[in-house]
Amino acid sequence: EDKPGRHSYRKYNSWDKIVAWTEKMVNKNPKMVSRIQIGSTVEDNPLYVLQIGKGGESRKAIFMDCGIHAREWVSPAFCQWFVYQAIKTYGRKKIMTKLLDRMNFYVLPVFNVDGYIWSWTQNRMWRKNRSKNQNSKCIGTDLNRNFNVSWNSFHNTGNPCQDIYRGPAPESEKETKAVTDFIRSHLKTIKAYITFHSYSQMLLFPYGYTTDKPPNHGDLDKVAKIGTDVLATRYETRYIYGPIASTIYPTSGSSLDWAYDLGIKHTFAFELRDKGKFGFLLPESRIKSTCRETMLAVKFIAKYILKH
Ligand code: ING
Ligand code: ZN
Repeated sequence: EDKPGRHSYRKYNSWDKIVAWTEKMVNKNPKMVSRIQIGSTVEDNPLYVLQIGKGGESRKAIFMDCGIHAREWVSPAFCQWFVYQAIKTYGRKKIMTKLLDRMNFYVLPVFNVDGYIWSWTQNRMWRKNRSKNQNSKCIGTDLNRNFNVSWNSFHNTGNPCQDIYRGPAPESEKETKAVTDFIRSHLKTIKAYITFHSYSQMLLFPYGYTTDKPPNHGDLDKVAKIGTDVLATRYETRYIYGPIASTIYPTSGSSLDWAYDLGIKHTFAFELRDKGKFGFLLPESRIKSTCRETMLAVKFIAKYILKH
């Protein structure tokens, strides 16, 4: 598993390796995993969602995405880890067995595929996708400002040369459109949306576009508190939690707020390790511990969704 050149859960994997890995997951576990192509990117790479679960399509589901930002490499590493651990512990561990018997997980391991490839090959610190902008030499839209929720309300995201460029219109990007179409078409079953970023060690929930509290703030706050407490039990990693706007910064057009306002009442964003020492360049030696502790929080959220 750790041989050079091969896919490894303890390493950052290139897009090609991740594609081969998705095939392997399906082929080795055909009764539990299926691969759905939800669309393709600007550069015509496929967008794959892995569906994991033993039940039918009608069961409760959780949608998770990783790698909406190209340089946040530990995020796709977590999605891969999650899928592997889910499959491996099914039938062996009580909680995971119950979860997969009763619900589905939809896991998008890399949301911003073109950006991820660019970050691997050209510019490690790239964030946006790779779409061309009219009347500008600058490339890319920040997919996490491109959702149709209070889009452009802060007027600080209109410059294509910025890292947080919102794009020319809500859902202008193929990647955003693929994800929103998929979520809208599974809205009856999707009860939670979880998105994974790095870095800062935070667990965030709505809203980013306003400091108003959503109706179930108490609920979200409670789940985030327990989630971060559970996360800390393994290595004492401390996460802070709270609404996006007051905990990290105000944002418009984010996937989290969009999913919430669409009607998915439990939406969370993880900002994984670390707090800035390595930042986006988190060493591979930290992948396993980051994933292990995060798994505890995600399993807690999933258990909560199953119960409520
Ligand atoms: N941070 C996120 C960003 O898009 C975030 C913070 C998460 C905002 C979820 C809104 C919703 O700016 C990073 N590091 O990308
Ligand atoms: Zn991010």
